[in-house]
Amino acid sequence: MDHKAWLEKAYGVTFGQNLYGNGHINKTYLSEGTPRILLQEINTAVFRDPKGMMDNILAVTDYLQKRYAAEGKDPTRYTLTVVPTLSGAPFLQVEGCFYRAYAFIENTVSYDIVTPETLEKAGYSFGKFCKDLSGFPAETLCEVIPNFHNTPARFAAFREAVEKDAFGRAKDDSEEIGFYRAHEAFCHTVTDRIADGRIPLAVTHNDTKINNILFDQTTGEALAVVDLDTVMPGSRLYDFGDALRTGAATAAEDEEDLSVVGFDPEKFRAFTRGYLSAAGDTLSEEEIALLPESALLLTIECGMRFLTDDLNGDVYFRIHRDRHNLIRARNQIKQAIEIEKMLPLLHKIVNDCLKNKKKL
Ligand code: ADP
Ligand code: GN1
Ligand code: MG
Repeated sequence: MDHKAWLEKAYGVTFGQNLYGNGHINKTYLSEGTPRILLQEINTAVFRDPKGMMDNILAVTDYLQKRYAAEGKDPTRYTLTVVPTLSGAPFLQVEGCFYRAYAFIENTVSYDIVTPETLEKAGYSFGKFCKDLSGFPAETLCEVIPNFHNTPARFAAFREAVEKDAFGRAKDDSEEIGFYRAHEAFCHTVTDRIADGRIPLAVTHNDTKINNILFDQTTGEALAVVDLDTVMPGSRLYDFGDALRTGAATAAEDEEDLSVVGFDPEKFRAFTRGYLSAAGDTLSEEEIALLPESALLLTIECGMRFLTDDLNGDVYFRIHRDRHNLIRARNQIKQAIEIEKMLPLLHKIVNDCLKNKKKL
């Protein structure tokens, strides 16, 4: 942490040196003593308008806190609370670096790999998050990262990286490059439908990795959806698909042993059941029909982003091993191939979940 002394004075706490959590973009530190706060250094190469991002987060968390308080819940356990500096600022800029802090929600846990039982709660939680924000005025939010889930734009960036081949890596990546080239048309699945009005925009989370849900360590209840940096208008299919990308995975996103990398349809069923019970009535028929494809789309999109970053010399996602982004891309390709093979089964599972929901 470069500005430790500065930050400790500004927030009136002491911070450890170790990074907290497994994020690829921002850096997170936990304070010592009580109450604890979580300090995050924002990666401003990724979040180019950190003030706009904080305005979004302050508005959304204020909206959710009022809602949860009205429901008789402790609002500080069900969503994030921004902790201002001692002088009342919601964030801090020190020598071009940008920091903000949240109240640490105690006695909670997040998971990278989950059981179907936990996944059903996660599905409910992400579905409810989107539903809880359905009355929020979307037009007041800034587009934090333009074209974040615009998969054809991601494909264009990938193609450019292949053409430039700035690090001479394309020769090692040729099989992976071929896989994504073969899926160019599929990249249009959601964007084309948004463009012609068949799929609506909603206030969505846009980074629904399963470790972005905090569960109560004692009761197992899914409490808060965290990591709200990318909350902005998007398609609900992005949230659904990205949650399954990690939630129904049979191995970590960077597992190198591809024989254990796959997609668990029973986990897909559990998440879908939970998601539809919270948000099913907000989804259109067109959206429901594309739920299985969204898991494939987001797995393709994320893997393509990893491969692009490998070709560009690892400038976006933090890496911990040599060619880590290529390892991640290979993993995501294996998972995408597995999902593609089981699409008919996944459609049957969505139909089963809908039928069972109607019976309730
Ligand atoms: P990143 O963008 O790097 O993924 P997150 O905001 O998701 O950062 O935080 C990293 C991890 O810290 C999360 O996965 C979660 O386990 C934990 N976490 C985040 N916010 C809180 C909080 N307010 N209270 C307790 N734990 C939190
Ligand atoms: C990044 O920061 P983190 O780890 O929650 C990325 C997501 C990717 C994810 C892949 C702002 O999320 O879009 O799906 O890595 N976030 C951003 O693990 O690009
Ligand atoms: Mg996170």
